[in-house]
Amino acid sequence: MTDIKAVLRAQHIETPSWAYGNSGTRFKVFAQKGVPRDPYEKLADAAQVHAHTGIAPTVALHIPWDKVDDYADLARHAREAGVGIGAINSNVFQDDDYMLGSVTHPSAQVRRKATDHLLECVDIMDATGSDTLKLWFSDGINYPGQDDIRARQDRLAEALAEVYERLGDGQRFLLEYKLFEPAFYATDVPDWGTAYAHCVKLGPKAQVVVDTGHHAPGTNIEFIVAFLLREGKLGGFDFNSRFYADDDLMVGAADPFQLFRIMHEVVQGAALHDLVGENEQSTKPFGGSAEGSAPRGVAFMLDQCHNIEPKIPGQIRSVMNVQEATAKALLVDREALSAAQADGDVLGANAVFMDAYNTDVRPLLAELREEMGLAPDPMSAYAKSGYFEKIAAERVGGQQAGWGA
Ligand code: PSV
Ligand code: MN
Ligand code: MN
Repeated sequence: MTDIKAVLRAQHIETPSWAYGNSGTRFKVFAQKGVPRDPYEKLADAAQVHAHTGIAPTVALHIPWDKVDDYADLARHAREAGVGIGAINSNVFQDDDYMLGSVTHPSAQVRRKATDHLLECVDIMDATGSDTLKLWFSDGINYPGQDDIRARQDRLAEALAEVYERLGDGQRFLLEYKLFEPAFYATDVPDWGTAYAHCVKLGPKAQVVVDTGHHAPGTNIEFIVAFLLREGKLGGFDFNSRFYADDDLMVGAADPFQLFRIMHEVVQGAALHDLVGENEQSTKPFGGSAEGSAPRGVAFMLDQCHNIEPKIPGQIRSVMNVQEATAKALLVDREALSAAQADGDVLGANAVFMDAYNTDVRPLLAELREEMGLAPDPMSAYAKSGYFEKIAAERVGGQQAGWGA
């Protein structure tokens, strides 16, 4: 019998530095009060999310949005604030040179520049102790005939191989796919199959990351999760929710049932039980900046923008939404489910599944937080903490997240 609380206590959800900055759409970026002016302040805000939820101990960086002179110093600051540096996200999409692509660009010179940036991100991993590089390419073409689809795959494979070779012991990269946008006809890494094929060819340090906003409407994301986990190729999630395209809304806001179904596959794949040593192959929680940690486990990351809602509570709510979906997934009576499945009892199996989803897990989570020495309701605890009033008074001229400008 699974110790549900032990698993929940060990859960680790990573928040993105860019969620703390001002963001918006291409129509307007709304400036909010108290928004961080530099990466140091973003980490301080992320530490608040961890302080109130107890399960958000690492922060993903995006380079160059979080460019600093001394990354080791930034990691030290994070540690002092109570968090660690998580995945390093590369950015080869915000430079004029990348109009026709980055690592798949027809020009060898532009490809060199893009690959050099990815290698620089591995240097930053070395300096911060991060064990994960996240690669997302906006590369693709807008018109049939614009470039050779197959040649672009060759160029992509070449760049990925060079970055793979540069990875040190205990480091890995996660390849992110996205159906479309900004390319509208043929994106170079449009789906999990493409990402998976490149990663399989490269080896164990290359895995796929599933951004829940990057699929065609109606895609069965939990199937992808189950498949990748079975193959040992699910490296992590970029959680967010979407109503239409890549909306980057708070995870669990649009479709909490989908989030539950995804977390059910995570539980089935023992990807959470790893955290408490139930799976002998892997007993340590996924990394952050812990020294000497090997790349393993699924990274549960948020990739969201809070365009109209306040940032820190937006992140707290999102962490809680993942936690609630996880608790429900852990409540599925797996024995009863297996028995009903083996009997071909369609309605019985579905009832077991839905029973867990329909359980109100909020009292259980409130109890868990109290046991962890936290307030039972992180949202009201943050509101009462006075932190927002403090940053609103202190910070003038908050930074833009870099995204959605
Ligand atoms: C692209 O849409 C993406 O999901 C990638 O993860 C980027 O790095 C991120 O958004 C920026 O928010
Ligand atoms: Mn993403
Ligand atoms: Mn996205």
